[in-house]
Amino acid sequence: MPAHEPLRRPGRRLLSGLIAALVVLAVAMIGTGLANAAVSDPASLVDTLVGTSNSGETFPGADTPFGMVQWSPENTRGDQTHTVEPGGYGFDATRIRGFSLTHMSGTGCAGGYGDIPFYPHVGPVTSSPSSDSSDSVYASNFSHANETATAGYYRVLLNSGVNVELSATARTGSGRFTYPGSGAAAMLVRTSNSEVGSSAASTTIDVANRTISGSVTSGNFCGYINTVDRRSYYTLRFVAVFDKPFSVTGTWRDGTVTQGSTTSSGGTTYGTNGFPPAGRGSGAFVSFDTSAGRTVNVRVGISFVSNANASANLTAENPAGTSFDTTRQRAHDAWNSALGRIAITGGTTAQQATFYTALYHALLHPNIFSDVNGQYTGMDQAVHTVTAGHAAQYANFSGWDAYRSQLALVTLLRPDIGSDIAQSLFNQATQNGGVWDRWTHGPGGTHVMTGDPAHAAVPFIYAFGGTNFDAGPALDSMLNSARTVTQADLSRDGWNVMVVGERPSLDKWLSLHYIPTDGNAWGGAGETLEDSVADFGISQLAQRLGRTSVSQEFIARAQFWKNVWNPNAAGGVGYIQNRNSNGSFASFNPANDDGFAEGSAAQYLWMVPFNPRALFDRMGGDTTATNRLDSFFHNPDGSFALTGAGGLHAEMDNEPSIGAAWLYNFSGRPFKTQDTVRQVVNTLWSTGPGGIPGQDDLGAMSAWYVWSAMGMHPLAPGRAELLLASPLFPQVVVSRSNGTTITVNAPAASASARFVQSLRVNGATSNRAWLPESFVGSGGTLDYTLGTTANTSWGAATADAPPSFDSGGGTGPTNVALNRPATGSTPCNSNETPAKAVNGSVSGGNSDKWCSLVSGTRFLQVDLGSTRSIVSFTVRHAGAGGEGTNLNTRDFDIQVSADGTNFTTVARVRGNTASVTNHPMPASGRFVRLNVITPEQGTGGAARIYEFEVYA
Ligand SMILES: [Ca+2]
Ligand SMILES: [Ca+2]
Repeated sequence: MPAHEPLRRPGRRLLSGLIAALVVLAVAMIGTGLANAAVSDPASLVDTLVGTSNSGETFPGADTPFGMVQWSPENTRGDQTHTVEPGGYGFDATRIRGFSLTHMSGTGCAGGYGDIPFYPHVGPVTSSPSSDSSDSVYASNFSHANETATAGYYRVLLNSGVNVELSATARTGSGRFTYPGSGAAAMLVRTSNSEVGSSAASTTIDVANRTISGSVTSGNFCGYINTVDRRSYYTLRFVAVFDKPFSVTGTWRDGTVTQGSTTSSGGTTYGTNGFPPAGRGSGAFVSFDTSAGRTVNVRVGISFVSNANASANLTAENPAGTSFDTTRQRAHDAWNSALGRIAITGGTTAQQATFYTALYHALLHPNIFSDVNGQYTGMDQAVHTVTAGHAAQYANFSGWDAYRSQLALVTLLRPDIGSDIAQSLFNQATQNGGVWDRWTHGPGGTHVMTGDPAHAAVPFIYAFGGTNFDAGPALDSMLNSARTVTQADLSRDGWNVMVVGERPSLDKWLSLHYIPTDGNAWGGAGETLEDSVADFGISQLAQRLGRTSVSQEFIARAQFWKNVWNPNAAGGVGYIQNRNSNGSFASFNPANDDGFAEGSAAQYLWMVPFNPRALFDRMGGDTTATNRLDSFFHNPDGSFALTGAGGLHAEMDNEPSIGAAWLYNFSGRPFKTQDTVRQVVNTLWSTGPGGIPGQDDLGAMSAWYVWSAMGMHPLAPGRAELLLASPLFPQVVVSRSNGTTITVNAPAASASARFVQSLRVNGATSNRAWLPESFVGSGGTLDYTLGTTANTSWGAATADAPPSFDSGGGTGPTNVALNRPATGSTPCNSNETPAKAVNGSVSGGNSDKWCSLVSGTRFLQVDLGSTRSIVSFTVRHAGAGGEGTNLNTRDFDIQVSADGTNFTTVARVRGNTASVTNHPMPASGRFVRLNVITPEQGTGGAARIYEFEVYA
């Protein structure tokens, strides 16, 4: 990154350069005295083929840290309309139909990006490449023996005889194509052939300037699943400048080839099922005049704004005269700078390669999305400019994955980039009507997966020191979307994978305090856990910004997960369980995924990262929780069950399970976390194409590995405490870009020495399997003594457990109006008194309400007994008690008072039609009053309030 980032303040670059020089010097000094020196060239250890089989879905091509360009192969199994794998590359599919400029690493669905495939063809182009739907003509086999794949450089010798070399800067690619000794040296630019197709494409050949330029309009991420995402939302522009003149030009559209043509246009469309139909699309081709040699170099700039910006990016980062080898070296250097922020010493070469390849994958996304001039296309599809103080706008936020630990890792290493990512997320929301979309692809919101991950991610970045963004306004925006029910929240469009609301069924969250079975989320119980995490994040950011009442409101909401805990589930074992709107629990099998996304109830059980204490207490205490973790991670015979062992066991290859391995630290058995984490590190992660156990999810899984290999993991989104296990390497030195350093010494570390015997933190003995936030903030040194047998007493004391974050009383907000003295306007009759509105019931028939027929404003008042810090109000109207919804209160105010005389209005509702209304409103008072102004949907009629609830 450092080589090509714009707008960096010179002083900071100088400082970081100085630090890097000192690190190198220190390493050199250590190297003279010890057998083991820190890895000096981590980029050379990166194998970008890791994860290209076994469903890792990574891509092996060339790029730079967080780069806009990822120039990488598009493999084929004989079907041009479907990418072989979402990363464009399957290790077993040894045939290539192009090298495209953009990719996403480890994503699911049917891929995305894969824009502008270049294909070097030997021979004349006489038939349409778009008609070659089985990739039998314009594609070539290759052998892995003829392939080189490392950080910033990719090479393959195609069986056609063309040697292909690719490298990249942040916003440009460099290609070197060496054609065989005979046959036409042609280049196809398959402009329309993005991985999931395109709605528009255009290509222009400029013979005089040896340039091919154009654009493709695409999107369609997961669009085959649901029409909600079967649409375009980005246009990528490119300008490719070659170093050899063109001897032949031509273009094609669909089945028609036009020799000599220099322009074409036409997308593939997304067909009738979200995939591009066979035979559609457009592009251009040239053949090179190879009289001066058979090697052709190309430099290509891209932009998501304009062709002028693509040219400007090329001029700035990869100007005429820049040799391929220069670009390759700069990419290598950029990776060494990024990877070198974690310097490891010792371990085996395979462990080092696994570690740095994981770190590489964790630093690919999100991607720089702004051009060198600062312009970028926003979620409103308008052109914006990066604001002062920020280096870049970022895109491609795989929220459900990235929030768990990847963005914390990025921010640990580069607080400046973390800040830019947080600002980018806020910018996206602002440009998206205030909606923080959970999975953004370029300038498009795809809503894929569950929860509200940005609300966890932004506070997480802040906690790790990424504070240089508009945090206050961002919090206000988050509060708005977390409190205000939108039409999208009430919609089921896109269900289940890409439901359109930022907070699906937020109305239920605010009234029921959980997301029910019949809500709009992909899994009510899972969404309840996700929303709890999101609200916890908000509470932490609010606290750090001094917004105490907001923090209290949201720490209380974060405990709503307790409402889906069913102590009677599975015969009294107790689980987080899908719950119906009426309060009953749905049918249940802990091994299946009813109510959860991509995981079973047994796997999601542990997903309360900020409050394991309360979860364990519900289970019956630490011993029970430990036993349940043991049976989760083990087969009945005691062997580990880490993946593929069924729904009752962990799936350490997917996000819902991965945090659970750290939870023994909360139950007084940190040695079991050390054992389990190390087992995953040793057995599920390795070198080679199968080295990543599941989809890498834009680096989220690799980030878990990096943290775990360092023997640490963030406690929960929104916090910067670190949970501790045992480090894999004898030494790990983290050099944060803000100048602080974390040093981890574990001289006895080895694959088998997985147990902590003792620990010193900054020289002082510590019996805690966790570190306070100040350690990340100030840096420091850990000195571990490791061994091959467990020290079961280290970290075992209850007083030494990591913190859990509950709301004040530990039970979440409660209805403090329940059964309190109530007064009000004259009742309709003696059975419908004010007391009926605070009796905690709506199911007692038509008389379970306060009713009043007096003219003018009717009031209902409750004395809470003492001044309370109120979080929210809930009013249950006629419909909630079984009467017609036409009798629901239309217009009403809610007021609070300290003395029962002077009231302040805190909620003003007009035009309500709902049977249950919730009013999250921090307020303080002893007396609360409901003023009914228009009691029914029609004129006249009686006030009918079945319940008036006040949560504090
Ligand atoms: Ca996953
Ligand atoms: Ca009642």
